[in-house]
This record gives sequence, structure tokens and C-alpha cells, in this order.
Amino acid sequence: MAAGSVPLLSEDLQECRDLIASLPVDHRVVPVRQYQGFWWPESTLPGVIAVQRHFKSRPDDVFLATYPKSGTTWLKSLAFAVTTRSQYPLSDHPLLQLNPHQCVNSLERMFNRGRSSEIDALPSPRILATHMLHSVLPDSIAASDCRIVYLWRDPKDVVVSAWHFGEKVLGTREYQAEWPVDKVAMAHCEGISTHATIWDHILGYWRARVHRPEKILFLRYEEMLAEPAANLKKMADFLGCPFSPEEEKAGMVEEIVTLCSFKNLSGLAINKPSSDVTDEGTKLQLLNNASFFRKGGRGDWRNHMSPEVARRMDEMTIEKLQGSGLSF
Ligand code: PAP
Repeated sequence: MAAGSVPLLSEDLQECRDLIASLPVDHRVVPVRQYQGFWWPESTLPGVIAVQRHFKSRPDDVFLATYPKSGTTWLKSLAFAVTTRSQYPLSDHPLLQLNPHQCVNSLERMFNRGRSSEIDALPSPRILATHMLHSVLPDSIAASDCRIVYLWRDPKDVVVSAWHFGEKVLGTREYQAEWPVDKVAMAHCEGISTHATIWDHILGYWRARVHRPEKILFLRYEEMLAEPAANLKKMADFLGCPFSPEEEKAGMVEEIVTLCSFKNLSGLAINKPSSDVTDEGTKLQLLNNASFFRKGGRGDWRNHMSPEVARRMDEMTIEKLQGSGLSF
């Protein structure tokens, strides 16, 4: 096994584990612990706490923030492709050989594995991803000048995507039987979910954006599906690498959209089920790169959620976002 793939536990990480063991726990699906007012998968908490204690941001860092299953994989590929486009020809691009999660590191996951030194070693400007809520980010990020791209998605599709993913994570169909989509969706409506509720996650970043509109860009998955080129250009402008008229004329925007499209990425050998596991050493060890690609569209909730529960989720979305200035 390569040295880098072993989760190296520092003393500090061990101390985190002791702290975690003292937190309230719930074992209904996978072990989750209550920390700073929210439930977290136990396996991810050491990384979250280590990030809070030790992560040092740089002013030119870029964070890709998402609630899990909101389109992180897509956002990583687009942000990576757009910011490195002068380094790699699109015909021989790292995204053709690597899964997007190998191109952009997830902050708390790297800390969880004791691999934070690899984050330190990245050249500036770094692109890092996080599922952490805005309210639990260390000041080093939240109160800094860093830019954040936040991607959100219809909560109904997030629940359905997570439900399918859950089966892969747990490697059992019993989970799906015990936790049908409607039950999971209603749990979200009752505030029972990890990483805060989807709505509170979105609103945390949205409220932070009110104070720093030039530093936090909001993108929506469904709008990106409808207008990928326009949204990619918006992201390039925000990241300080706008497309030049020459690049636009040469079709660079569309080429990146195509490179990062669900159809293209999910068809690559590296993203097929036979490829290496992505998240070794945790509960997610059964996963492989294909786990991050399922349908890649909008509205799959219709195939899994009852109309009443879907209506309840929509009501929640409208209620929660009311008055925020963010419309659904
Ligand atoms: P993560 O939070 O575990 O990293 P994330 O990438 O946010 O997962 O979510 C996976 C979803 O994004 C899947 O949605 P689905 O289950 O509804 O199909 C996956 O198919 C979708 N996805 C992955 N890559 C792309 C892409 N290139 N374009 C559009 N959607 C994508």
C-alpha cells in the first residue's frame, strides 16, 4: 500500500477521536455524533475538528462548498478545468485520467486521513472542497478573503441522490428497505440529517454572501444543467480567470463544458466501477469512482418520492428561503 494512502493518525487526531467518543451518538443508520449543534457522520468528524483547529487558509484560496450530493463532483471538474486551462491541453487533460475528486481535494477528508501536509504543499492558488457548514468553518476561512463557490440543488433530488449513495456506502439493500426515500425526506423536514439540514446549509452560505457578495458565488445545479456555458463563464469571471474573446471564439467554453459533462466523465475508464476505490480507510471503502456518477440530471425525485412528501419538501424550501432573497 502506498504510504500516502494510509490514514496517519497524529496524536492530535487521536485526541480528536477521544473527544468524539464523548459526544452524543445515534446508531440508526451509520454512527452519527452531535457536534456544535449538528449531527455528523462519526467517520468524518476527526477531519472536521482538525480543520477547525489547524487549517491555515491563504488569501487566494478558493473553496467549493456544497451540501453532499448537490453536484460536488461536477463543480470540482469545472473549477479545476477552468483554472488550469492554460496548463493542460483539453485533449490530454488530467480529468481524462483522474476522477475529479483526485484533482480537487476535499479539505476535511484530507485532514481526516492525516494528509493535511499535502494540502499545505499545494501551490497557490489552491482549490479545495468542503461539505462543512459555513457556521463551523474555521475563522481562517470564514473571516478571510478567500473566495467560495457554493453550489446548491433541489433538495428533493439531493435526498434521492444521497439515498442511492447510501446504499453504496453501506453496501446493503437493507438500508433502502428500512429507510425508504419518503422516510429520509421526512427526516430532513424534521431537521434530522447530517451536515445540518439542506436548507440551513444553503442559508448559512447565503447569509454569509450578504456580507461578502464579491467573495461568495452562488450557483444552482439546475441552472447549470440548463445553461452550462453561461454559468461556467460566471465562475471563470468570479475566479479571476475570465475567458478572453479569443478563447470564446475558439470554442474553449463549450469544450470545457463537454469535457466536464456527465456523459463524458461517466464514460471514462477511470470513472467506471472497476477503477480504484476513492475513499479508503473509512466506511466509504466500498466506493469506487463510479459511485459519484449516477443519473446526473434533474427531477429523479419523481421516480422515488410520493407527491405528498415532495410537496412537503417544496413547502419547507419555500418556508426556509422566504425573506432570504434566495428564490427556488
Ligand atoms: P459528493 O457530495 O459525494 O461529492 P456529488 O458529486 O455532490 O457527491 O453528487 C453526486 C451527484 O452529482 C449525482 O447525482 P444523481 O445521483 O442525481 O445522479 C451524480 O450523478 C451527479 N454528477 C456527477 N457528475 C456530474 C456531472 N459531470 N454533471 C452533472 N451531474 C453530475
